[in-house]
Amino acid sequence: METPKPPAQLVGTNDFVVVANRLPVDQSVSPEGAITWSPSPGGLVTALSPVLEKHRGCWVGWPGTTEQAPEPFRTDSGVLLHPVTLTAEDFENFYEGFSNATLWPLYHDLIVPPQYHRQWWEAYREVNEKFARETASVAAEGATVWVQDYQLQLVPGILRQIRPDLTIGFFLHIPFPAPDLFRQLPWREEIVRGVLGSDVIGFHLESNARNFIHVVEHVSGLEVAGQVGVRQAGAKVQASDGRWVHVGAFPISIDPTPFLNQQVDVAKIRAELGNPRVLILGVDRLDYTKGILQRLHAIEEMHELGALEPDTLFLQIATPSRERIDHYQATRAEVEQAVGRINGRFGQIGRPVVSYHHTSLPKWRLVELYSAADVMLVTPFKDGMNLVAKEYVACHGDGSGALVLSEFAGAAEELAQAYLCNPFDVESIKRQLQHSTKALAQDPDSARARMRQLHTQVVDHDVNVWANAFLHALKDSENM
Ligand code: GDG
Repeated sequence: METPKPPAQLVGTNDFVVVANRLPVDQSVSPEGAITWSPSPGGLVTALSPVLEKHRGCWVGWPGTTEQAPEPFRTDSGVLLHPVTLTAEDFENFYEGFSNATLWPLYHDLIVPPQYHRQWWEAYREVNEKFARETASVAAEGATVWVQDYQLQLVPGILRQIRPDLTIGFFLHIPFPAPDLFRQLPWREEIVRGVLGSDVIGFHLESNARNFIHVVEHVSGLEVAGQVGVRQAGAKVQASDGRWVHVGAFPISIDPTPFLNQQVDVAKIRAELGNPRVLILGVDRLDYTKGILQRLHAIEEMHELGALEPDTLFLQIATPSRERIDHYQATRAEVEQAVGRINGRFGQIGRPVVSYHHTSLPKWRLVELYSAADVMLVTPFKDGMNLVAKEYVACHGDGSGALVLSEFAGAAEELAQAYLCNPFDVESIKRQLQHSTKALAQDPDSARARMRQLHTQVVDHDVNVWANAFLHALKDSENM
């Protein structure tokens, strides 16, 4: 069947288009008030740069301000950055509201109750339409479009209607919940239909993909076939217009290059931190999904029991995130209260046991801290993947260090050699902290062997493996 041609005014010139909530740009304001925009590096940009550059592709996204958006501009490597303008109201209702106070908690297994508001849903629909229209205006005839994440689940469906000539991929960076949880969503049918506008849908884990397939089969009553597999779109779903949509698991990863073989002066970094005998590190966006409070409880109880070396330092970097949303404010308050209490109880003057920083650090500084830490503590209640765990492992090619990792992080599937814990069970966090520190002190060979296996896994399955596997599946779908 011939694909109908799109109206001429809707056709752009870009053969490869990435659509994501955020455009990879940073704004800087000079002392005179002049605004300049520069590309900001990040995991997704790094992963997609080779394809974007090869095709002189385009990235459609929101520049991160509701004030003056930049004009579309090309980066030095030829990628066109195309801003989508959001008003302050869009930001409140679409981003803070439906995306982060409805979908985010629902998809992370109701760690806090999701809020369902019709007005937020309307804004979500309208902003998704805006993204779809902007994408349609930049995509060349027959182009490949890759839509990213939970904020844009309606974009594939809208785009398919206005541009049936496009090949459309969709990747969800957060978990897809169990069908009984997803069924709560008053707009579940619309979301499923939106995502099914794609040719290929990717999730991090097979379990996420199976949850989605179950919803499609039993809630939407559509036909499904094939088997879910990793790094291939082996399952398929027949959308209501008769198209087969392919579904698979594509675990995301990092670009390990900036973390490998860095000549970090670990002794100097540790000296700056007061030369703790054991250094435990946490690095997270300050989000209730990340289990920061639970890990503080574990540390506190271990101090109570005298189960930690007296000069153990727990260093927590908590990057500011979604600061206007109630549950984020409450989480911050709880975390900061716990830090104060623990230091009050167990710290000495000039020598805290918890060093907590509500700040964002440059990447090189994270590399220093990852390299210097004996134990990395990653305890989310639920996480699509968790790249921090992979970054830490990438810094420890020499086999040093240990990773304590929640079994509810997507990363736990690939990083099974980590000290896996259940963050809902403080005893489990304590036990694995103890195992890891004990192994480092008493059985360094086995600790090193575990870390080396983790390191090999991350380096062999980097973000290029992820992007290439997805894009191959998308290419294959064109020939089916
Ligand atoms: C979502 C999903 C999934 C953190 N603090 C600083 C900083 N970071 C960087 C880390 C890492 C990234 O942010 C965080 O990635 P995570 O994967 O750990 O978590 P989310 O932000 O929740 O990401 C998650 C991911 O999407 C990808 O699909 O893995 O499950 O929730 O790269 O290094 N970077 C800098 N300064 C900081 O202070 N420069």
